[in-house]
Amino acid sequence: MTEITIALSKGRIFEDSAPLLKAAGIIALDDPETSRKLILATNHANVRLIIVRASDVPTYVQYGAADLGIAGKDVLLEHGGTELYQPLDLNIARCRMMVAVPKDFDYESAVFQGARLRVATKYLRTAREHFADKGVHVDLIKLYGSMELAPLVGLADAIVDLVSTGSTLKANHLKAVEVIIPISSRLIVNQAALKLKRETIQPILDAFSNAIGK
Ligand code: PRT
Ligand code: MG
Repeated sequence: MTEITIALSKGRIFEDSAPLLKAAGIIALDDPETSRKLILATNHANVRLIIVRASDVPTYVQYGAADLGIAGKDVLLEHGGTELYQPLDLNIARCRMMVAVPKDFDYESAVFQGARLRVATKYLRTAREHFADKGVHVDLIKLYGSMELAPLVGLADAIVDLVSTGSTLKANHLKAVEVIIPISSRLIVNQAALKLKRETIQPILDAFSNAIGK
């Protein structure tokens, strides 16, 4: 029997993926939120899920340690992901990549006047491209999380981060001033696995696309 490994992260991606996996007949036998297991068996003896950090999903799939994966567009943009086949936008874990600043900061004027901005973000590649396209000079400061704190303590003038409800920005006296790109999660597939295991992988892809109505 062909073994299939699917990489995904716990939290919102696992929660939103579970109904799609179920549509493909795949049900995890453990809950990653309560179990400490990193390899989860499923109701199919030949299908397993591996639980990795969201930003590590493309790496596992790229090297073939997982055949399939589910990752946010934000993560894929940072990874580069040219060797990854991305057949489906699953339309889950949706949010927007945005520029945000303290609520009393006049971003438009700063940009208009050609000010050099210090921008804190986890998404260096996406941010660099965005500001280069706009012709705005920025000093990018790499952070690994809690970007919303940076402008509050004088580390940065602005941040580039994901926003869904906007309540994190609001709670930290920040406002979104620009959408960089809408984000959702994609199915990614290892190219060699798709060729070698097509008979097993294709029905999973078909079930996912039926489930999302594409
Ligand atoms: O948490 P960890 O450091 O392990 O990694 P991660 O943050 O990349 O993973 P996780 O599981 O938090 O997010 C996985 C994926 O979910 C991301 O790669 C996005 O594609 C997607 N997603 C969708 C989001 C959000 N919505 C989101 N709101 N990821 C993060 N957020 C954060 C955001 O960074 C901000 O701090 O939630 C906060 C804002 O939320 P609101 O609702 O207050 O606007
Ligand atoms: Mg997170």
